[in-house]
Amino acid sequence: MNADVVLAAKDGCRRSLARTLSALENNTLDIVNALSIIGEINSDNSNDSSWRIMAITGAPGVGKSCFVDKIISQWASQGKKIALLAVDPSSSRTGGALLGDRVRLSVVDDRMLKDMVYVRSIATRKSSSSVPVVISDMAKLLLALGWNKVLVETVGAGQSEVRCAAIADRIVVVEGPARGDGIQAEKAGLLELADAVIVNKSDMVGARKHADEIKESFELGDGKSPPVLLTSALTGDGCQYASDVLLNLQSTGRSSKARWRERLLAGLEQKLLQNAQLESVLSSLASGSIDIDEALNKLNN
Ligand SMILES: Nc1nc2c(ncn2[C@@H]2O[C@H](COP(=O)(O)OP(=O)(O)O)[C@@H](O)[C@H]2O)c(=O)[nH]1
Ligand SMILES: [Mg+2]
Repeated sequence: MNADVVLAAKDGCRRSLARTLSALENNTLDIVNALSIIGEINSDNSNDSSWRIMAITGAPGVGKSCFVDKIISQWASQGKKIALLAVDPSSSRTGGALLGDRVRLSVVDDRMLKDMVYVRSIATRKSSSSVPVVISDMAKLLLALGWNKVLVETVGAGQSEVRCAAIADRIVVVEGPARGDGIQAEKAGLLELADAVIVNKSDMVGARKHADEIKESFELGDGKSPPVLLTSALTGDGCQYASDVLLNLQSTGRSSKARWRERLLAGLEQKLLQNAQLESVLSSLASGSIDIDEALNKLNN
């Protein structure tokens, strides 16, 4: 990767920014090198009171993209430069999520605000290294280039998506109206990481009930509930208030422990994937010449 491209990205060239992010994604550029070209120190201030990376996660169709569009408009019109990384776990078509999300992000088409907003989608299938690490590196790069906040939209469906969300300083879980199944174990796991919960589609029946259920389940846990807010990304109801709350959102102690746990696991996974012995160990495992304990021992050396 040519340093000129990174420097052009620093000067505001969107094309160069896209190329730099792709280089991180394809492992042809290392984040440490990228940051040294930019001349920024990669300081991890995720424990500061103000956040820099926020994950917006939740089931498909709950309205994450529509809600993100609303809050980005608010923040951009307050003078904040916002980058959105939209993680698409399934799309094999080129730019599948990109198109879908672009169409819905009215803020990108807003002539006043478009310079304040950058949107990039990440098709996780394409990535050669651990996805959470790629997202984390991209977010660090964007911050070093002067973007004030990075939002990461992920589908909060499985373990790997939870791990993507965990790279953020704050995690916001978006829910829809109640579907009558209460709070399932899987959902409880995701809610454990939440610094705030948005119950979207408040224009539909069951939203308030679901918000109450969620608050109750937090209170049953350790007596404390993070903000649980009702919004309608369709009518705009509650969105201004939610964007103010999220901009100043603090982390809950419970969520930060859960987040570090996921980050440790992502880090271990990355180490494993980068281990030079991995291919030969996998072959030995497949042929039955070693067992899993021996494999782990070999990989530890
Ligand atoms: N009634 C209603 N529909 C909404 C609301 N927010 C989003 N939608 C609709 O829900 C669908 C999914 O929205 P999208 O933002 O793509 O969801 P995502 O998959 O979570 O990103 C779209 O058809 C939206 O128009 C809302 O607040 N109320
Ligand atoms: Mg979406």
